[in-house]
Amino acid sequence: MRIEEAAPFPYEFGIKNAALVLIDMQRDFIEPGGFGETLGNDVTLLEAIVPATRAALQAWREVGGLVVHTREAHKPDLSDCPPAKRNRGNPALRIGDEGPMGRILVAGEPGNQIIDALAPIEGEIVIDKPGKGAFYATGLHELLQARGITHLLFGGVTTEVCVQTSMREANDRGYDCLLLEDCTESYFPAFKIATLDMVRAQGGIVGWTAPSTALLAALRGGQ
Ligand code: C5J
Repeated sequence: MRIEEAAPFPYEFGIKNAALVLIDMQRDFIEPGGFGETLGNDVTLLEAIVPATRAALQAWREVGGLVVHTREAHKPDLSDCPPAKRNRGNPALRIGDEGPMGRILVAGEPGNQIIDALAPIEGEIVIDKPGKGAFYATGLHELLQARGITHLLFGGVTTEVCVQTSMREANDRGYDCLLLEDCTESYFPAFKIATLDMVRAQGGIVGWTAPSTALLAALRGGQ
């Protein structure tokens, strides 16, 4: 398949060698009343990408593509949360504290679940990641290698933190990465714009970007 509209130049992939990776579409970041909102963020920005992301996910499922979902999640005893991560800054709530949807960024808590609209289905990979990047301390690379995956198409939140970190990790491991422009968002719109620019600068130094409509066209046309 070929996404003609991708920047900085067309992106080619085979569906059997590609995975759609949705980063941290979890309730605490996206839903009103969650952790993200308690930090003073406008979560409506993030909610706005759900319809396009759902359409991309459904189209990807229809062609039988591999799907990977991640959650930023720590063990209940926080043994995988370095003090430097927990103690940074002066937030009202820290990782592991009781928040409006359960303990913040702790696996199994209500706020740590992927939002209903994008909930994983049987056969999809779900990765709990203690870091910002999806490859750190998760075994994701080995899972993808075992399936012959060479191309990763990314969506999720937030663009400049967990999405960009994961893309850079993937790029360094040899994957050809594309970021779906309208399936990713930041609480800071300028950071999203800057990240898209960074990814595709210098001949695609981190990878490609494209609107999800271009992916849908490629999938439906079987190009
Ligand atoms: C993610 C964060 N998922 N911003 N986390 O980007 O802390």
